[in-house]
Amino acid sequence: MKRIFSGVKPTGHLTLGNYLGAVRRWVEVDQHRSDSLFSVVDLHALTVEHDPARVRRLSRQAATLLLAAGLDPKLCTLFVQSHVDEHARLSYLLECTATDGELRRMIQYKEKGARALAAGEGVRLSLLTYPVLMAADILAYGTDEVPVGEDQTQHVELTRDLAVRFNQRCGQVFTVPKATHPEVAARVMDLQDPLSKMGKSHENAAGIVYLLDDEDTVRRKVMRAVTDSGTDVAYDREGRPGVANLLNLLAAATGGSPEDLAGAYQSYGALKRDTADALVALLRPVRERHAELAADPGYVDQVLRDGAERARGMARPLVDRAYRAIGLLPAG
Ligand code: AQP
Repeated sequence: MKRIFSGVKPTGHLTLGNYLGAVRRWVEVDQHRSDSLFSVVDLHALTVEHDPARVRRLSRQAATLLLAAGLDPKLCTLFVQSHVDEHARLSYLLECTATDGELRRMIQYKEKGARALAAGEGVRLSLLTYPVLMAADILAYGTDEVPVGEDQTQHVELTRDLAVRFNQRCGQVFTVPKATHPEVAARVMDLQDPLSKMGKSHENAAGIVYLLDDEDTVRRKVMRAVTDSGTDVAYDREGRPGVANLLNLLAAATGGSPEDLAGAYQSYGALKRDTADALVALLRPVRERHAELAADPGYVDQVLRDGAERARGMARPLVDRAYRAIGLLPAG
């Protein structure tokens, strides 16, 4: 059976981008066809300025939302990354495998580093090294596939490079994983800035649909989405990114292809109204289930405890093997 690993970091409230790019497939496909692990990767939230109480709150909220979206602890393993020491243990070995140059080439390091400097903040060393921790998250479980949005492609490529390099130098330890993406909405764009991806840590909430937004808020955000000065509806990702984003969202929510849907509309207003309706219907059950689960934090805690125990049991033998392969003397 295939092994699948993926995660979400608690840097903000989960968005429609997280849902369509990753979580919905975890729920509808991945947990049914594989031995899958899904993690709230909280250590990754410490790579930029953070408020400790907020990270704790968002970690619990993310886990609750993943369950509300339909992850089933009987089918998959759901856990918090920092509850399983093997991730940090393996990360160091992979730091000894990666080079400074390849980490400095990471797009997210360049973009987030520039943002931190512009805000007058220091760039944390962990912002440079976290793709290695992400590689450890994936490799610790002998992962075959990593279902992610398109923005994570470069990090999964790095993970593959590190696995191959480690195996060549130290002997076969790691499975070389591959990234998989959804067919539609692999990159959901910001509704106010359709050239940027919808990211949960971005500042302007007007362009971001959060999974917990109420229905009026979702409608307002979609109706105010930036389009362009044209009037006819056509699917052109480069020339008309705002309209293409709406068509992708409508296609992801209702099925069908964005190109075909474009032909069904004569005005941006009608496209926005139908997209808003479809998103409201898509998100309603998740929001309602979240409210029920949030009222029972004991259940969520128990799921996370069980998940961490299972994850530890899977990761430890493989990480121990990597320690021996790289030349470290086994204890006792
Ligand atoms: N806009 C998006 N479209 C499609 N997929 C997306 N994902 C994120 N945004 C989009 C996918 O969701 C999974 C979890 O994402 P994450 O928590 O690693 O990153 P984020 O939501 O993008 O959060 P941040 O803090 O705003 O991150 P940065 O600034 O790093 O982008 C992943 O599979 C991701 O691909």
